Amino acid sequence: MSAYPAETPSPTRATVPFSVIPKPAEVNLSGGTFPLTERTQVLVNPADPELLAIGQYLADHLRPATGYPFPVQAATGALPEGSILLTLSDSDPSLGEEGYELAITPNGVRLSAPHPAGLFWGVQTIRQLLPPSIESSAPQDGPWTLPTGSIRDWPRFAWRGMMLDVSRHFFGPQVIKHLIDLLAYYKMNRLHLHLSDDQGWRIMIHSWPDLARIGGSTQVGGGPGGYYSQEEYADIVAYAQNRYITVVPEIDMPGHTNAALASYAELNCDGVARPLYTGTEVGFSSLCLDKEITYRFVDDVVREIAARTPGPYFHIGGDEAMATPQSDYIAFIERVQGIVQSYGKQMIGWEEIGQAKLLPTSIVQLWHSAVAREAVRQGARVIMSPATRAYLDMKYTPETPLGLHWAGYIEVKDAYDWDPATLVEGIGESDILGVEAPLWTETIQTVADMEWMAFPRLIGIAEIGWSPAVGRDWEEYHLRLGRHSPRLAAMGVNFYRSPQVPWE
Ligand code: IFG
Repeated sequence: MSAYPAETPSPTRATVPFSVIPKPAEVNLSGGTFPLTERTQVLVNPADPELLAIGQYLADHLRPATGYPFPVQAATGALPEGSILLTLSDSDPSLGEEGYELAITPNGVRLSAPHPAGLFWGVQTIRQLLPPSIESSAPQDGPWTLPTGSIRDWPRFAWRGMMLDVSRHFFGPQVIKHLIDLLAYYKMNRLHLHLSDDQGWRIMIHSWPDLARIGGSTQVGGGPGGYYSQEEYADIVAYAQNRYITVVPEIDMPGHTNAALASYAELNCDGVARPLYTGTEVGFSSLCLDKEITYRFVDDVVREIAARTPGPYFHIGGDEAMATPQSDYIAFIERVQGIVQSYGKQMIGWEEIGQAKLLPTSIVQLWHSAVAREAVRQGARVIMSPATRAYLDMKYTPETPLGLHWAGYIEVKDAYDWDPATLVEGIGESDILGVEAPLWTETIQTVADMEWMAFPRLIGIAEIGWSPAVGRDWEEYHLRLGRHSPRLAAMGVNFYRSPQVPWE
């Protein structure tokens, strides 16, 4: 039974109004406080490198604002008074891969989980139970107290993601790492990078170097574009992995391929390289499916990227292939599925791939129609990215200066007030891997643009992916979001202050 704490803090002690997002599954706070002090230690059990790293991550996020040292070390024997313990022992296996339990008393904090990922997500909850100023990078006044009580928490869906289109406009590794930091804070565990499209090829392929050199040389509007070296891509992947986030690379094909077709004449059916494209039309390009070189190209690209991708997924796009004959498209998808599988990865594709014969391990990403139902009938599982709810490039209102509106206007409430398991007839809870919010960047050029379109709608998607369906409603959420906003401000996030929310 989850009882929410009374909004008015107990008269004797200052506690922070409850503002954790995503909402934990079970919360029972008892009105007392646990103080962080300069003597507070972070203890881990077992003291293996992975848990010590999670302990350091917690300490790194508490030190700047408090100025306290927060030493991190192995838990041995009796716990010193006032310590924070992160432990895998005596944990509840029913919490699963990513669940955790938090027990806070006036004398100490015990964060336990059956697996390290659960400890990492529990650390995000600890951050959000402290005063918002804990997120400041400069020293702030305390007191730094946690509310006493217990939290048992675990995710509803395994897939809780964001997609960033780095093709229409390119964003360098530092921007991606900043985004990863924010995804971790909201317990999101997938970052899908849309690495190629008509306007830009964004990752070096050593066997086809002109894909990046030529295909990565521009972007929408004609700017300088850019691309990741394989070392930079590997660094992004490792940074995400250390935060329990799996990177999903996407090479969109057979459509959305003008950047590749501009880079190598031989990839074109007529043997003539296409001009680079800096506009925003879609559906005009296609690989030449009659030529064997196309499949060598696909094999080389998948092989090189898969080798740098420890995660199990490879996204092959497959959307808007209007310039590809349907029978050729289906044969192509089935052949590429075999190539992806040969490199040990599970194929993901936008919902159109449902026209092809899919392996049970293949995954479809629903975006704008119920074509995904075909795939579900074949036993494929679905990532829910409905353009009418989850497309972060949709304008909030007609007055929104950035973004598009072909799928409609998506205010903060529209992005939150829906459920993946009931949205589409014929697609139910057991067919759904989870949710993902794409940010297409035709009109997004800066980090400030990205943050303004993604926040706060992305936070609502994070809650849909994590929190129980029962008890999740806009009336409660929009008040909690308002109370949460000082945390976004403390992190310097340029978020949209929707008139629908009582911002603090
Ligand atoms: N649809 C295209 C994207 C992008 C988007 C902008 C998908 C799967 C419209 N494909 O969404 O490339 O242009 O909202």
